[in-house]
Amino acid sequence: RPDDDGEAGLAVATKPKTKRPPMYKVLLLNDDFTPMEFVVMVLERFFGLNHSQAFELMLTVHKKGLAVAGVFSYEIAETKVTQVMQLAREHQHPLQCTMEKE
Ligand code: TYC
Repeated sequence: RPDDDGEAGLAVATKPKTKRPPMYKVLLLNDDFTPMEFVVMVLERFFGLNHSQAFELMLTVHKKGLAVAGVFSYEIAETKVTQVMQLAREHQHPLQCTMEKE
């Protein structure tokens, strides 16, 4: 019973619920075979990073094992993952890209 004044006769206000859509992190995973330049190109092409940002993020993945390439709505995140996985497959690189709810 929202806004019920209950036994004590006191009205209790409810918060106006403005639900933001859930956001998804797109993760890039390290491997031993995908060329560094390919990963940099992927980050420039699909994640809108400039060359130095892309190089820096690629190195973070290389050193730490994974990194967040971007945060998007479900549909956009899913599209990014599909694009990366398809290009990697076409070039026969084992690069892995996944998404995870924030
Ligand atoms: N570790 C790869 C190499 O040494 C480079 C690499 C970086 C691969 C990031 C995947 O997501 C990746 N060639």
